[in-house]
Amino acid sequence: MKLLKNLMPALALSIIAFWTHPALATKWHMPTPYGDANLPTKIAYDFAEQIKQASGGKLDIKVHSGASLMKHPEIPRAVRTGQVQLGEVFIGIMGNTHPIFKHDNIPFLATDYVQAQKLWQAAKPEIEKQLSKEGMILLYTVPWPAQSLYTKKPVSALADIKGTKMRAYSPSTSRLADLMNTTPTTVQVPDIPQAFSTGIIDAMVTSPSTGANGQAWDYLSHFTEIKAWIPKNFVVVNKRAFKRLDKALQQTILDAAAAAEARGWTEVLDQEAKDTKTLADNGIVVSKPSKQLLSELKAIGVTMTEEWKKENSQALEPILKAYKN
Ligand code: PCA
Repeated sequence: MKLLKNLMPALALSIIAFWTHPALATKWHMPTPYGDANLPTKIAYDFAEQIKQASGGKLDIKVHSGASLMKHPEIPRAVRTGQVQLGEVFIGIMGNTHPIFKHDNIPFLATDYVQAQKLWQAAKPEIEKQLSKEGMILLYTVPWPAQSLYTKKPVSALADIKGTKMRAYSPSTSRLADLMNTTPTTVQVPDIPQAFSTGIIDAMVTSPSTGANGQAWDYLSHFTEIKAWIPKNFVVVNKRAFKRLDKALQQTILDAAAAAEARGWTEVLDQEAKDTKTLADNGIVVSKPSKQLLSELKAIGVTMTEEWKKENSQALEPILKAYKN
């Protein structure tokens, strides 16, 4: 009975997944982790719509936003096993799968969008290789605005937040919290407001978008623009599902993916400005980091880059070299 219950969602999905009558349209399901207000989710909807239009309705992708179909950490496995055909994932949460996925959450390795693009181009071949081993194909990425520090009081040095509870959203951010002398606690985006108000976390590092969407002014007061890294989501498709489509339809998907990726990198800057203004308009004190805070954090970034490189120097050193060239 229990087994049957566990299998039910997968069974239900595979029954509705393939053919819908009468146009012989293929129906695909695309879980995404974040809510509709986020840039990556808006792009996901447009990506699906563009494919539907361009294919004359032959491929109909249903976007299930906000982790409504499955929890975020379950999405990579669901795509890998073909439970869903494609899905969106925050790259950093796969950090324990292979260290290449950690390129995305290393503090002060790439802090503006030009550097982040360059790092991405350097990391991409290895990312594609690792995804391929897991039966997945990379379609596109969307960057988040730069990641900065949210707290309940002003912070001018790490000593000011020593011993507090810091939200983590990936293996790398757990390590960062350790090195900041704070205690890491993994909390998914929808749970952030409650985690703050019940004292599970006291601080977090994330984008102005995630703070603005979660109405951070209800439970904290300071946003210090450390702009420590620019992480990304990627959208991946199950290789077998993709190969089953005819060549024209495959090309339609790849074209829509290229357009989605270009749009993300173009729009993220405006999004960052808009969401930072929303934080300030709602009373959060937005400030530049002190010299001391910045240099303490940059030192942690150096440590984390070194630790990261050692995890697999054969694969990672050439990437770092290509990035720094
Ligand atoms: N928001 C997501 C990922 C990065 C970001 O800016 C989060 O906080 O989980």
